[in-house]
Amino acid sequence: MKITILTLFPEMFESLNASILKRAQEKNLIEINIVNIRDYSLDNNKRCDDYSYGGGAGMIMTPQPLFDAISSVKTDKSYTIYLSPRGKVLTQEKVVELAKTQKELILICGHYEGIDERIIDLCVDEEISIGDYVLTGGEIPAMVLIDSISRYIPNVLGNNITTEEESFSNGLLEYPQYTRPQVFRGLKVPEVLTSGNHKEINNWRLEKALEITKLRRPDLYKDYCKKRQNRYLFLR
Ligand code: 4G0
Repeated sequence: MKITILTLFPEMFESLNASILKRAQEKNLIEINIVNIRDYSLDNNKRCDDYSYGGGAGMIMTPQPLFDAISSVKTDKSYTIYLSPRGKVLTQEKVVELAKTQKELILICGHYEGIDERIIDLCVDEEISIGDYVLTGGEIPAMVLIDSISRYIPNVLGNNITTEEESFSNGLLEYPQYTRPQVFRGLKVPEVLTSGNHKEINNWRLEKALEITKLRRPDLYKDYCKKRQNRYLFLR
């Protein structure tokens, strides 16, 4: 997958060249392109922001630099996403869909109070939010999107995550997990996990997942019970 990021702060993306995404880029599984929107400003002082028509606090990103930056990278295959607090909230389902259906993404990172609406009308395919909170820019949301999508691009992760086993894929939160040592600071690993009885282990994990989901995410628990009619609760 090719991902082009449009931003006023290209330095913020240097961390993408570290860790797991570095390997993915070296293996040509992901190609990440950073474009500085300011390079496209035709303003004498390279300004990319201006006051909001109608008044109000805060600046708006002007359309010209954005439009020319997008035009310079857009192809017939590209899908343009604007990261903004008013977008549809990102879900794991959406992450998987984008990973499976898109070959080229263009990510627009807004700053100040956002971008001129006409860029959304003319260039944006979809507006996405990473959650109900406001940040100083769309750069961190863009990195969240890239990181989440990259996990679903074949061969990016070292280990083969059987995605079925992951949090959210069964609609439940993860059960508790343990590694060595068997006793740490007086706390023991639950005995069932060292029993070798895999049926018992699976039942314990499901019970724990249900317990923690009911407590922390009643919304997810309700959906799960609706779908399964609570059959699994009593399965042993
Ligand atoms: C557009 C995305 C972009 C409008 C971007 C701010 C949070 C998210 C930005 C604004 C962002 C998110 C109206 C302040 C840049 N913050 N939740 N900041 N306004 O995905």
